[in-house]
Amino acid sequence: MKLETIVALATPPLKSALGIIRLSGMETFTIINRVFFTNTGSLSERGIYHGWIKDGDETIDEVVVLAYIQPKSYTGEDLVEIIFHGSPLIAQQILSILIKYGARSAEPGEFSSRAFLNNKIDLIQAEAINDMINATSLEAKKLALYSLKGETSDKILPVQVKIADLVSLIEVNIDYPEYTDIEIATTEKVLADTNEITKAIDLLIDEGRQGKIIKEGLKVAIVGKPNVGKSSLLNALIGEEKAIVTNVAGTTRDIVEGEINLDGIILHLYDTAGIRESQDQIESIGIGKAKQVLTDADLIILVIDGSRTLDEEDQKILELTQERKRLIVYNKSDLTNIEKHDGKLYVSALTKDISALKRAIVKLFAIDNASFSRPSLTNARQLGLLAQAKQNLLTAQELAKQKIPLDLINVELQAALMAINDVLGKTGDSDLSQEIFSRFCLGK
Ligand SMILES: Nc1nc2c(ncn2[C@@H]2O[C@H](COP(=O)(O)OP(=O)(O)OP(=O)(O)O)[C@@H](O)[C@H]2O)c(=O)[nH]1
Ligand SMILES: [Mg+2]
Repeated sequence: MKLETIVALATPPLKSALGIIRLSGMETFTIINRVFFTNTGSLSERGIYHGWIKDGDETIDEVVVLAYIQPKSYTGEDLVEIIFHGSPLIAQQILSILIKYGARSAEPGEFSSRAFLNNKIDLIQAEAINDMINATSLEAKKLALYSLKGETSDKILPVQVKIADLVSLIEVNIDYPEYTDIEIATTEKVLADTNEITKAIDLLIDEGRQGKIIKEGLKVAIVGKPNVGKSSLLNALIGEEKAIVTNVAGTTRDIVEGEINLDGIILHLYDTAGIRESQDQIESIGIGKAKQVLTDADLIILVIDGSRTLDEEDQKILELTQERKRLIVYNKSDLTNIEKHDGKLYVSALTKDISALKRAIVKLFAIDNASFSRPSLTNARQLGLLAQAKQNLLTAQELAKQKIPLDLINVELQAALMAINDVLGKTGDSDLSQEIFSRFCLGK
């Protein structure tokens, strides 16, 4: 495949000490040698070169160029990185000259996409590059690094091999019934193998869900009726007086957001308007927003004023959230009239006595310590494909139990194999990879 030579700025278009422009493709050296001049001759070998970027007689900047010869480069193609003085103006000038001499502006993620096409990385690794750049906690970055190093891909390979072995055994049995020296494919064999494989997939899915939480954090909605201390709880959790707190019921109208890192898990917190029947137009809009946040949340912290008896308003919100993952928190435990019962969660947002809540969140999501140092498949695409493969294997199992002919069972096994291959990007589905790389930043 002959691909055009692409160019992009790999650093932000801002004033900085240095900036980097990348150029990759077949014409890389032809183009760079027309604009880059060094005392040591033209650029033809892998190495670091000092010199000047010129457009005809006009010198643009003094630069350092790193030259990589294919296949030993990030993209697997001939590639250079031009390190220039970090001015957006210079960046523009150098980009225009390179384009003038035959390069094309790269699309977001196009360098990584070429690395994928040239088998330098698989899709899991490509996604990990994006995850590394977008990681907002050290823990998330560490997980992405495992995937980048290929350790996550290594975990899925045994599953792929086992399904592929079963598929080929069945195919050989069907196509060459006269062969006597190969194992005979039976529905019992299908049952035993698919059982083992689905267990392995279950483990991958479970570890992946935990990794996903470490990577993306949790959306946590703080809800309850007015005046129970939701905003006070947000403030206590983030350690800052961000939300307005008053003793007037209906203080919070808009959503107030905060973020904390709880034992390595990022919690995206949303303080909401107290939910009640209201005639006030502004408050009603706030309540509508609260209900929306509630729908999207991974966890609901339902706050109740522990110093008062439950009323109808509390009951309604209890009902509204009963199907959801939630923690019911009894606030204002500092007040003396509070009657405490075993097994309930008491906090005081006012005195910042909220450790029981923090412990409960960590326990609820059962993030074990191993999750922080274990490669896992963490994005929705990967987890969705694993679920798909599992579904196909379960169907194959059902068919095997009914002693359905092996060629029909094999259709399901092949579909499972396809889903697993898709995780790694080994099926050559170009729409899929295009979709993934379009989420990258420019120059990556
Ligand atoms: N004693 C005590 N008072 C609290 C506690 N938490 C909140 N309060 C008080 O309860 C009142 C309401 O607190 P907010 O945090 O504004 O309550 P809210 O649930 O956000 O209220 P709305 O925004 O109106 O829905 C304020 O006077 C707070 O000081 C607590 O733990 N103990
Ligand atoms: Mg409030």
